[in-house]
Amino acid sequence: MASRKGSRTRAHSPAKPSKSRGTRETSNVASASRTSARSTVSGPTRKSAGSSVRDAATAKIAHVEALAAAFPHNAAKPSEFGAAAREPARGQTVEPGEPLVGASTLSETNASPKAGSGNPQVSFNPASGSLDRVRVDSAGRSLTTNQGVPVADNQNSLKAGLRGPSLLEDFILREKITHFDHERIPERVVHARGSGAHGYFECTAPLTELTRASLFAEPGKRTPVFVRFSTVAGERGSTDTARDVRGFAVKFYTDEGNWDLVGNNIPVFFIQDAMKFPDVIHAVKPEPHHAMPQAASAHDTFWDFVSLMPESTHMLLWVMSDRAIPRSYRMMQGFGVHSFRFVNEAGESRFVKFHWNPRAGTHSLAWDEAVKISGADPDFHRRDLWEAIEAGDFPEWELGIQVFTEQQAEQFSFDVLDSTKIIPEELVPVQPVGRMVLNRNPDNFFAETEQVAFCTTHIVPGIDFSNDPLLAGRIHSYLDTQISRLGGPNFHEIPINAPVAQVHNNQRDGMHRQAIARGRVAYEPNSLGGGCPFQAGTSGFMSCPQPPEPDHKVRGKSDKFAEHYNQATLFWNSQSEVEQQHIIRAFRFELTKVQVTGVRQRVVAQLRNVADDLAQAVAQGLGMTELPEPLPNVLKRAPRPEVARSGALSLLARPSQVGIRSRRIALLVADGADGDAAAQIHEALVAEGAVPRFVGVKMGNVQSATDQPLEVEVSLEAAPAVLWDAAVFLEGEALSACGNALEFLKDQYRHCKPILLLDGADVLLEKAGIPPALASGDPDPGLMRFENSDVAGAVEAFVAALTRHRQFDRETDPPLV
Ligand code: HDE
Repeated sequence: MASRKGSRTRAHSPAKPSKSRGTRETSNVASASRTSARSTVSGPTRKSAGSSVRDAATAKIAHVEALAAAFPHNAAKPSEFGAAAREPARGQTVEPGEPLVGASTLSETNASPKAGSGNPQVSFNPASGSLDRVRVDSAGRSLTTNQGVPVADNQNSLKAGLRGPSLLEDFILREKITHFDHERIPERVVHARGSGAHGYFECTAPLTELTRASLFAEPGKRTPVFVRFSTVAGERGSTDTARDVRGFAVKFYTDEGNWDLVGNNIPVFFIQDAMKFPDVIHAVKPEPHHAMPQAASAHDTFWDFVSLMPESTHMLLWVMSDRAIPRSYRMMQGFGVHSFRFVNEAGESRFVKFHWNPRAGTHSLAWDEAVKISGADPDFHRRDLWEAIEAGDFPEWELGIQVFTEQQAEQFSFDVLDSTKIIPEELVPVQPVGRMVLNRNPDNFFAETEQVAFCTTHIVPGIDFSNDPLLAGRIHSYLDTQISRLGGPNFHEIPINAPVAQVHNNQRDGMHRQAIARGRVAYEPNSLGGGCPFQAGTSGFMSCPQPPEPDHKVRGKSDKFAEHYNQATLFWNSQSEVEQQHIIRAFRFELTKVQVTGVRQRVVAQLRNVADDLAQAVAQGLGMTELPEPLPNVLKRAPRPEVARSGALSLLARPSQVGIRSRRIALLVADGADGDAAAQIHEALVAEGAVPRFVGVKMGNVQSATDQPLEVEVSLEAAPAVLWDAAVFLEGEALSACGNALEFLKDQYRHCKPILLLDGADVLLEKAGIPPALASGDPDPGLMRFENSDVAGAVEAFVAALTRHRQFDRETDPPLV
């Protein structure tokens, strides 16, 4: 009978290379008759002891017999039932006397450059390892077909005569074109457009009290990660700067398997139950009759749906805020959204919510800017991430957790299983537990970023799901979608998806199988494989027990899910005045694009339940003379919210901790610019870690007033204002004759960016119609004028303004210029 921890005849040593076997000898165990050893069926029932035959076949049979004999019955069976099932036994296992016992074939010792050394790496899966094993470099190599045949001519297809027809026999052309024809795989149904990077997560606070997850075991422990950021609605080739939620998916390659935290940059979602996911996605995607608009929620079907789904109100406030047009992936928060569970060694569990906070601060674009970037550089976020990592400016986030108990959760006015709700930080503070650094770009976009497969089901011991009904649907969806997207159930073997932890199980076959499993055992329990791979027992993943709900098999939600507006109001009240204005304008823009007036009315009616000033302002923007009645509320009396205002919900709550590092600054030059001042400013900004570049009307040298060579790095037409965080104008006269330069200045001004004007550049302000002061009459701190002789003072003021990101006091509606 097995002990609780399983029965083990001998300790089973972990992966180690097998010893070279050379000529095999039998050990002193019973062996079958020689002729049976030569057959693949049947044999004598009584084994003859001490056979004189000593060869590999009889030895193998004898060892297999010994293994089978070590398992007189399935010792682990009793632990499947009743109370014993709560602590599953470790699988029964016996170390085979010889590596040969697990071999598929006795001929495996015949080595070849293809088949291998003849010495199997016993209890080892070489697919789990670094990507080095699959990185390919062709330096010094000639071109071959996929079969490794050298290609003599990669310019011409095979023809019957120089002017003759091409021949079907041209296997080289056919292989090349056929592969090309199949280069595309289905794009993700949502989150198709994305960008990824490698990096690491470093635990800074040990969490062993809370979770047995190995990545949180000790401070300083590093776990490799691959992260993919994405938009949701747009197709793979759509623009980066659409108004949308951003995906923030992190794959942790932990030493106990992969954990995917597949989150967003917004902590709530539109719907409460997975049943509605296809509906919300169908509503936001291009309308099915004419396939428009691309990557935009500003159309009838989206607003029709969400205004019939009051639970979406909170999320709508977030997506109409500047959160939905981030300046950079590096400057946005990430959230796990659902409540998950931490489970410790003792099996105790608590709820947990995950937060990523960027060191570069939370910053966004202006809407008008985002629209223009879509034309100027649809790869804006992808380029930004790539360039920052290439420059060694590694993006970094702090991981924070909110941990709370079941009892605490019961006291909240909202349900922690409802993904349309946050847990305000005032109720449960966010404690930092680690940091994530992205320090390596992928080698190949397709192989890594496109083929990476995130699944909410990828979870490790110490972390568990909650009963959030949205999460439950995701548990099904991600695995399912990868099967069709990546062509079968073996997508886990694609190098970017393979864990660094060893993979050993009895799953076999399927499309594109890579692993070549040694031996004949593909089932468990077994005795013929020494019981391997055996079940891990309590050291493996254990689902956290949860008490059943009183009613079984019911379609519905708990009463607390019926409250739809409190947190939308909390979000609205927690925004700065500028952020509120942006939300109003976003609603105005989106609803202006809606054609059906009834839908517009309904959204305004919905907003009346959030805040009347919001509804009023949106209605005004739409030319509605009368406010509609508020949408009826499901609840007669809503519970009193615990928190009325939460500072943490404003983007302004998280300024940059890295100064102006990696910020892109345009230094506008033309003939007559002061070369000394230009060089000094350039140097000072580089010293701050920023990325200044000389921008001119066209490429080539400009004639500086001080005779220094000044070379334009990029022209105004190739890099308009929206692609820069700030601008320095080093010349005025020549630039003011160029419409592109004036437009550049206007956009910098309109998007509230810092503008530094040096000697002679003042003239541009007048030409562009830019007011020298704020509407209040106060000086505009983001509009700086300095003498060429005071470069140090100019840089100091400019850096301070850029660290603040934008000069929002300047903003008016409509814009002045
Ligand atoms: Fe996803 N989601 N989702 N989602 N999701 C996918 O999986 C789905 C939801 C999120 O960079 C798909 O591999 C359902 C919430 C991200 O590869 C698909 C439901 C959150 C990514 C899918 C949700 C997300 C996806 C499409 C409701 C924030 C991109 C391709 C029940 C917490 C991952 C794929 C990447 C991708 C289904 C709701 C985040 C179809 C059914 C809530 C970041 O499986």
